[in-house]
Parts: sequence; C-alpha cells; structure tokens
Amino acid sequence: MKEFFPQVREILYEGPKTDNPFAFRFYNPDEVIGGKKMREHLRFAMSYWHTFCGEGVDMFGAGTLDKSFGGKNPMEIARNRAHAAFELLDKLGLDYYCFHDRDIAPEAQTLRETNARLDEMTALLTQLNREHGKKVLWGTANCFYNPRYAAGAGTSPSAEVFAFAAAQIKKAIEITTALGGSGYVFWGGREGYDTLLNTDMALEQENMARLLRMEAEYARSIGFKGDFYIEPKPKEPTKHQYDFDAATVIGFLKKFGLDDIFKLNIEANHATLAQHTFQHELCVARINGAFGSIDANQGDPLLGWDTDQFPTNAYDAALCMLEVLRAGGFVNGGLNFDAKLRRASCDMDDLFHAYIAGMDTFALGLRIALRIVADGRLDAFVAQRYSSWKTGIGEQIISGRAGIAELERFALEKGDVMPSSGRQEYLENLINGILFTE
Ligand code: XUL
Ligand code: CO
Repeated sequence: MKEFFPQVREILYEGPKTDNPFAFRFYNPDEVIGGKKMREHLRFAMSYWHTFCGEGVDMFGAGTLDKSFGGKNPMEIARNRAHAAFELLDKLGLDYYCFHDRDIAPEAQTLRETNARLDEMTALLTQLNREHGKKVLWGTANCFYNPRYAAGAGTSPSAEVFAFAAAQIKKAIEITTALGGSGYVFWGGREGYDTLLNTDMALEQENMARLLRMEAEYARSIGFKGDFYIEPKPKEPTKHQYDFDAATVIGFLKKFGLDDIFKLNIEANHATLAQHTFQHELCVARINGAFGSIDANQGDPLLGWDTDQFPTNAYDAALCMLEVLRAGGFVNGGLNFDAKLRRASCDMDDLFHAYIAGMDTFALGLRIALRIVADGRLDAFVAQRYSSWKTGIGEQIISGRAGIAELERFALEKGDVMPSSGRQEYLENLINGILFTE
C-alpha cells in the first residue's frame, strides 16, 4: 500500500527535553502511572471526520488541505482515506477511532445504495482493524448535514424525515456493531429549534425519546454490547439544542426513563458554549453516574462558536483528568480528539503536530492530576470544608434525626453563624505549585 505521509516516521516518547518536534514529551504509552499504562488511562481516539474529511473550509473560504488522498471518485477517495487513516493511527500509536457513517462512505442517491457503500467500507475497515490492531471507540450517524434534516432528524416536524433518520441510525448501529465498537453516540446537532413560533417542543422531545429507545433496543437485539452516549451541546447549528448541557440531558433521560440506558459523551468546547467549564460538565456527569466518554478539544475564549481546536491547555486537561480519576477512569469510553486544524495550518505535517500536542497535553494532564491526588491537600481541604456534616447538627440532619423543629432550636441557641473561608486564591496557588514543580 502507498505511504500517504512518507515524511513522518513513527512518533515515539523522547521525554520533556527532546527538541524533536515529531516526538512525545509527556505521553509514554506503556509507562505505568497510577496503576495503569498511560494508553489505558487515556484511551486516545482519532476523529475520522476532522482528520480525514474536513478540508479547512469556512464560511468565507475554500479548503486549505486536500483530503482526497489521490482518489478520483467518491468511493476511491473513501478507500484511500481509510488506508491513510490507519497509517496515521499507526504512526501516532493511537489505538482507537470514532466515525460518522458519512465519514467512511459518502451518501449515494438512495438509502439502499448508500447502505451498500457502507457495507463495502465496513468490510475494508474490519480488515484494516485486524491487520493494524485498531478498535472503534464509537460510531455515530450524521443526521445533520443533508438538507432533509434542516428541521431536525428525531425531532423533525415531518414523520417521514423521522422514519428516514431511524433507518439511517439503524444502519449506523449495525456497522458499529460489526466493527466491534465499544460505544455509540447520539449528538443532536439539529435536534432543537430556531423559533418557538413554529415548534411543538413537547412532541419533538417525546419523539426524540421514542427514537432513542427504539434504537437502543434494536442495538441490544443485534448483540451490541457497548455504551450509548448522548453528547450535550447548547447550540450550533440550531439556536437551541434540546441536549443543552449535562444537567439538561440527565433531566430528559430521567423524565423518559432512559437514564439506565444512556451515559454522556462530554465535549470541552460544548461545555464552554453552554457557559460552563469542562470540569463542571464532567462533574455533573460523574455525580449522576452518567460519565461515559470525552470529546477532547478546546474553544477559543474570544470566539463565540465551536472552533474544535486541538487541546493544548494543560491546566484544563489536568482538571479534566482529575474528574476522570474521580469517576474511576474510562470503561468503554476514551478521549476522542473531536478537533481540527485551524484553517491556516495547511500542511499534512500539521495533523501530526496537532495530535502530538493534544496527546501530550492530556498525558501532562494525567500526570498532574495524579500528583494532585497524591499530594492530598486539595482533597483534605474539601473534606475539612464539609466536616460539619460528620458530627453534631450536620450528622443529625443527614441521618434524619434533626427535623425542622430541631433545626430551629439549634439556630435560636447558637446565634449567628458563618461558613469557613473557601480559600480560592490559596487553592489556585496550591495547584500552580503542583503544576510547576517536578
Ligand atoms: C459537533 C460534534 C460532533 C459529534 C458527533 O459539535 O461534536 O462531531 O461529536 O456527531
Ligand atoms: Co463532539
């Protein structure tokens, strides 16, 4: 097979002091830290769409990076992309990838023809998975690009569009199952509304729940053993997405009795679009038993849209990995780089620089998070801050022995009260001390 990236050799760990730009400084895949190999902690995945389909198009200009890989027609391009993808996975030492149905095979004139293309590409990917020892972290269906989904897929006002989406997702679940995927994602890019003047919100949300239940039941019936994830996002492309943020999705899942079936795939740039921190969204997922997987990227604080940049902010990555450790680590999920090159990064080499940067950032994040845990001062501070719940009136409230009358008696006797200092500045400096000390 032709080599698509002949200028790049296998990327290896060379340590923080290396001056080789094509080496890892912090990601040492087989190094055991915190009881596991780094590759098992991090479970890095490549996003097929950004890496092998996105060409750097924006609202104002054409692509800056050709991703046809020498293909002359849509299916030849699709096959070449698959071979190029496995070369990149091998060279970066990535174990997993994630894909939309339309990333691996372009849509044809009819659903039947499109499905036949998917079957052909699934056979090729099955062979490549086996030959290269790679796995699918999750698959998904692109129910947002085609004009038929302009008003939504599972929440379309048209029952016919709903049926088409259901059929498309059924097929995407079949190929994800055939490829041994350990997860299946639902991201509702157009599952929302642009104006309430034309929208029956109650019916749309009930229909979304119907679709999710049907698809999950079907997946189990054909032997899919992985996780189902919903990926929250507040807006873009719709003005208001129904899967706004982790808390909204959890409320929706509970309302429709779907909370035992679905977990969450938390994306950093979606968190910040919802005016939350990445850490907040992960914490909400974790405390509700819904933590599943992560789309690792970052937004630009000065731009108000989903820029999907490769993550390079080590501070955020550390706080993210702290949440992952607190959640007990990944089971079927992992860190998928739902991230793309910015348009002016227009060399194939930039793809490698971007992945190296993202992987090193999260490796650094993991190392720092383990140091924060081992240091113990942060956890001890939080335990101390809540210590009034362990004894006295706190213990009586939690055990149910103090009701409203006892609380009134306590307050009347005690006089005025104050919480202890939250010491945010001290804690931020404590984290800096851990971050910037060997
Ligand atoms: C879009 C987004 C998607 C999902 C999968 O913002 O994050 O790529 O991850 O459909
Ligand atoms: Co995503």
